[in-house]
Parts: sequence; C-alpha cells; structure tokens
Amino acid sequence: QVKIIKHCRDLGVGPGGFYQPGYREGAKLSLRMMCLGKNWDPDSGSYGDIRRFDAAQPPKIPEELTKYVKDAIAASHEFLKQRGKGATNPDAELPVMSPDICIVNFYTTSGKLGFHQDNNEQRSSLARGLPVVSFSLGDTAEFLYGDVRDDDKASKIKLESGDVLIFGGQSRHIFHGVSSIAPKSAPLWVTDKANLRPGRLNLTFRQYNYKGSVNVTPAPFDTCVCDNNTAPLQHLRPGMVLLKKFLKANDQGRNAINIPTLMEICVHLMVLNLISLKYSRSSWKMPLKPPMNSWSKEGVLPMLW
Ligand SMILES: O=C(O)CCC(=O)C(=O)O
Ligand SMILES: [Mn+2]
Repeated sequence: QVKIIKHCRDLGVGPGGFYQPGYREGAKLSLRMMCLGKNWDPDSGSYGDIRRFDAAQPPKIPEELTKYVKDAIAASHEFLKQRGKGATNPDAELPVMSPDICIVNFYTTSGKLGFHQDNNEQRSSLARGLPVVSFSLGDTAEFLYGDVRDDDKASKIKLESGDVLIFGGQSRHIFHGVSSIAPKSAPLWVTDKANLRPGRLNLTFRQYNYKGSVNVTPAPFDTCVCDNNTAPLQHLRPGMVLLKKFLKANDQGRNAINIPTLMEICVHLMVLNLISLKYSRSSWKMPLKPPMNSWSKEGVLPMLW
C-alpha cells in the first residue's frame, strides 16, 4: 500500500496529475482525479489521449501496479475454482484482463461519487465483461452497488484500506457509487509512514482495448451463494469478488517499525557522546536543526490543493 501511495504521489504532482474535475455547467465532482493510460473526461463520458483543459498526456500505468492487478485476478480465479470444486471455469465468470487505463480518485473525508455505471470503455471490452479492478487505500468508504439506478435499493459494503474489489462478467454493468468516507478510519501507518493526507485513495484499473473473441458463456446467475462477510475473499454475486486486505501494508510486513538492536543503540550513544564532548570543549553550540522525518508535511498526497 505504501508503494502504491508513493506511485500516486509521484505521478499526481507531475504532468497529467491530480485535478478537480468538473462539468461544463460548472458543477465540480467532490473528489480529485488523475487518469493513467488514457484520459477519461467526465463531461463527455469518453476517453482520449490528452486532457482537454491543459493538453497533458496521461502518465502510463506503472508496471508494478499492473502486476498487483494481475495477482488480484489470479487470486480471485483460484478462489472461484476452489468454491466451484474445480468444476467451473473461472475465466467464464471473471475474464482475465490486462489493464491499459486507470482512474485514480482521491476523496477527502467529505468526498462522494454518485451512482453510475462504468461503460465508456471499448464495446468489445464491455461485451467480453473485462473486469474493473479497484484498489482502496486510506479511509474506509461505504460503497453501494446494485442492478438498477436507485441507490435506495443498493447493497452496501465497506471498502477498507488494502481491499480489492473486482467486478466483471455479469456484474460489469452494475450501478455503483461511494456514499461516504469514514473520517480517521485509515490505519495509522498509512497516514504516518505513507504520509497520506486524511481521505481515501481509489484506483480503478480497466482494459480499454480488447481484440479477442467476445463469445463467452456467462455463469448462471442463480448459482451464487454469498459467503459470510468476514472471509478474506468474498463472492458478492456472479462476476463480483471482494478481496479483503489483499494489498499488504508494505514489503516488510504490517508494522514495519525498525526496532534498533542493542548494538545499534550502543553505537548511537557513543556517537552522541563524542559529539557532545566536541561541542562542550569549544564555544560552539550544538546546531538545533529540526530532523527531516515523516512528520514533515512535504510530499503529503496530494499537494495540489
Ligand atoms: O471509489 C470507488 O470505489 C469507485 C470509483 C469508481 O467507481 C470510478 O472511478 O468509476
Ligand atoms: Mn465507476
């Protein structure tokens, strides 16, 4: 998660980085957005190679992120195979995709996203049911989804930091949106170690171009038996899988606070002793410089507003 946040921060302050999207009539979306691969224009609801208002070209999706997306799809396939006792072909329910576009949204704690369908990708990609793979980081979101454009009838799930939600196949056209963000719900290490400002970062990966065959046999709708919702992997409905905390905290493990060894503490004390000896002998005062550490708010994502 720390690495993903860093990628977003680095790209987000560069050309084609975060901005606050709005509509022609002046209404603004209550989130900050950055597109990778291709630019998605909320006003026209279409993808293009450059961003209209500043002619910026969207950055490419970092390879490391593409790998995480593929890992998440592979984990879902393994899960679908096991729950179908090997008899089902998971690719028919949730086709494999290789992301070439990604929309990165940053929600402040008052951010929301209205109920909508993701249907601006190429027709062949939609017809094949290539999934949307969504990464959540930071504060928890209440995510709504359903078959009809009525959020009162929607199902609700919580998307926490590290969760991956995948919806493809028969669920590719679900209506969905974010109704609220729970303030201060991000794990402490996300705000401290990754320096994410309060809010939620969401990345939705998709495959815009698809040249293969679209003739797939969809999995029958009524075979879905939803798993109890504390499981790490949950089958929410055909074509929709939630992988709880799939994105690990960082490479070193969840609470990677470096605990110094006794030897390191001794060396540190010796150095401090030598320094104080040096300064006590001369008329110089020890320079008082604030340490550069993660508390400095430099590099807090995003920095543009
Ligand atoms: O933030 C989310 O979880 C959903 C984002 C989304 O639906 C979108 O970008 O199209
Ligand atoms: Mn969407």
